[in-house]
Amino acid sequence: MDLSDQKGPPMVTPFALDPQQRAWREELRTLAAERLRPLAAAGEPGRVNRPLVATLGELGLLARLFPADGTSGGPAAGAVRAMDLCLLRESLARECTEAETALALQGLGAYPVVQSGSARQRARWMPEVVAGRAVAAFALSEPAAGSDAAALELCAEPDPSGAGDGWRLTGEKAWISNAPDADVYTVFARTGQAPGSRGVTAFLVPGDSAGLSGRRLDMLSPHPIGTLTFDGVPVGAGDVLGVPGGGFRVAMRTLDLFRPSVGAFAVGMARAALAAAVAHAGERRAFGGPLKDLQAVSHQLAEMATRTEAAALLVYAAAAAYDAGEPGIAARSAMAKLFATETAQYVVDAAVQLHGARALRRGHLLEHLYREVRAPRIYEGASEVQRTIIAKELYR
Ligand code: COS
Repeated sequence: MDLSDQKGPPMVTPFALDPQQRAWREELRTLAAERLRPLAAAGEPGRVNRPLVATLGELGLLARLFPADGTSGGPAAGAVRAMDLCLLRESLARECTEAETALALQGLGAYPVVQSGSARQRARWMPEVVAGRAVAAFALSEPAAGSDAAALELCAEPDPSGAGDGWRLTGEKAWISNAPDADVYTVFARTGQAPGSRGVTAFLVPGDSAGLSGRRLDMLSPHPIGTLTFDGVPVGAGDVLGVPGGGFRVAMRTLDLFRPSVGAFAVGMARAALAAAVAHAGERRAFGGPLKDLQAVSHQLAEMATRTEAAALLVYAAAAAYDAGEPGIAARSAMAKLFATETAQYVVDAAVQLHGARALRRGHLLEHLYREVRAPRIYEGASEVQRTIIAKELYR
């Protein structure tokens, strides 16, 4: 259930989606169900699904994500609208989580190029990413630096063989979505001696770079995830995103945009689980009537619906605040991600419980969502990291 979809006069509260946005969500759901789900079903779990990514390009969904694709070299920073990103992710997630995640990873991997890349970098990569021909990835985490991102150790050493403005990257990245198959990586490495976040630089590294290799990780989460090994990978000044030493801010600003949208993904999954639970409780009979007539069941459904609605409102509010350039974005983004991902875990788990054993059968929607819903509470900052960000803001 989604209150903003109720029949009747359009809602005009500041927290309601407008009629165009609601209609767009429906269009996206139809596209996801009819065009994307069959492609997702034909893909191999844990592998980049290139036909799916290409179709996201052909359908114009990646272009909607990156309206200023940088081909003209014009101003692109800030061109991504958080609300569009959230509505895309929520709507695709309701029908096809694989398509949702493929779209989101193109966004996460390439947004630093739009945000901080040069005109040349944008012109080289963005048309390919937007067309779904080049697969992008965001490589921040390392075996010894997950939540504490500023502790990353991937080393960028000045390259004595280069023209004096290059580095060689040596070290490991871990749990990188779309690795090792991506065509281009946004890579965060340590340049110079500055400690912590200050010594981090963002680089754009093509997937076929000399010295770059990786392997797949077999994870609970169905989307592709892997490791990357950098064995003296050469990068030059033209590969830096932003400025040397400015990489941590590139990462944090990217996450400020994407965290509410992880919440939107979670809301989409929660809505799908809730719809399944409502349908099941209306049809399934036990103890002389439909399940919904048992107060324990109806109150459970009411709780799931209320929490899902609250999560959606927090996500939309964070996205609207981001698009309006309001202050306090880091905390708002963190709240939206925290609340929505925790809510989705609760809602999916409750939907499984209401269905009983049938939901645990391989291939059941809820079995799929139960696996999908766990990772978003960890990636792009675990729930504990989000609480840290929110608490910091309280004492600022
Ligand atoms: N926007 C812009 N700049 C930011 C920022 C933001 N949202 N957040 C932090 N910064 C800047 C700070 O202003 C600070 O700059 P100065 O050194 O110039 O003062 C610098 O970055 C360091 O900030 P801070 O001291 O807050 O960094 P911490 O090391 O304490 O780490 C957290 C902050 C925990 C928030 C960060 O490490 C984090 O987000 N961790 C989770 C990482 C993550 O999401 N990983 C998943 C990878 S993608 S799947």
